[in-house]
Amino acid sequence: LKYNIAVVGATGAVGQKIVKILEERNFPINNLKLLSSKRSAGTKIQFKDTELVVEEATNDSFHDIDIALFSAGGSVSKRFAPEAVKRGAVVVDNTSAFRMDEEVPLVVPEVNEDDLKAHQGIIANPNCSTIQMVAALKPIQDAFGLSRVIVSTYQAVSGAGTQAVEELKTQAQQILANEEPEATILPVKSGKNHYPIAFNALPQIDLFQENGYTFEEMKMINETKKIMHAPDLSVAATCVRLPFFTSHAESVYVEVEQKGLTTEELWKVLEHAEGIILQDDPATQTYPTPLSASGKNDVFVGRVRKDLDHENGFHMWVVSDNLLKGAAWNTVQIAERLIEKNLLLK
Ligand code: 11C
Repeated sequence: LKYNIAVVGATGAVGQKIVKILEERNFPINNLKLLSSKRSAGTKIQFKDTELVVEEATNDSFHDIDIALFSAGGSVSKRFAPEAVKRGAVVVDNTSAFRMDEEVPLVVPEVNEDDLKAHQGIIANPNCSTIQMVAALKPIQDAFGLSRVIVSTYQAVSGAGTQAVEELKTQAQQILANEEPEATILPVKSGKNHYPIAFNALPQIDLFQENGYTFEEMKMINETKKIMHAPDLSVAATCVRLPFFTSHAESVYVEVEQKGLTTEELWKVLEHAEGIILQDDPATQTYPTPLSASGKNDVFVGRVRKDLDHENGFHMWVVSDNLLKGAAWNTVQIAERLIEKNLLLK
């Protein structure tokens, strides 16, 4: 069986990766429709040995589509996802538009693929920094129980879009030429103040909420509880942007329920977990970094160690490509599982 697939936002950073992964995975495609805003329509994108022309998305674009993969911003998803579902497509949405809706499953296949069964047309792909963290937390939760998570992130500029990547390049050149760096995008394009990211660290990702946390931090907190079916899990997050292009890194502190757990036991569980690659050997300075994780689909874990004061506390370092497992790969993986589990609408 082969399927009609639409990629909405095909010219964007994540959309392009989705098209590449569909090709690499030899996804069973009958017809691939690449959609975008009017502005990007007409762009040509290579898929296997054919050059496809990107079309402007309209309601009717979804007429014969089985699966629509959305990655064009929340407002586009809000406008077109319900129209796609009305026409019989299952939507996998990469934006935050529907993530916290009760009837919308929020899925990381290694963690909660069974939630797909309850979908009503739309499935949400979580935020990138949440995806890699829950992939590492789930095997720990299953094996030892989990009561608390405190995460600090070290996030790549590509999470803020291609303009932010360009701004980092320009600012780095300006600073090296002893010029004043121009900041117009980060930390938040629509915000009042902008600060240089080159040679800097910005403790703000997305807008501040009334409780003093940023929206990125609240996404990590709320999405983690939903994906892990753990409303009572204590989760705190501090999200920081750093000047590298790809892959987010996270320092994650966990408290497990099982008493007397050793680092070796934790290693063993992580070593055998789906989608996780353990890279952890202080003797050989082995640990993942944003550069080593970039371009790969897995979630890499290193620096696993027991807290020195809290008997049930452990620290670890979790790194993954924010555009792949954090976005495009998780999206295609969901589409693959929908087919495997026979969960399409037509
Ligand atoms: C960042 N995590 O790095 C964000 C980007 O909700 O899918 C992902 C936004 C999202 O800025």
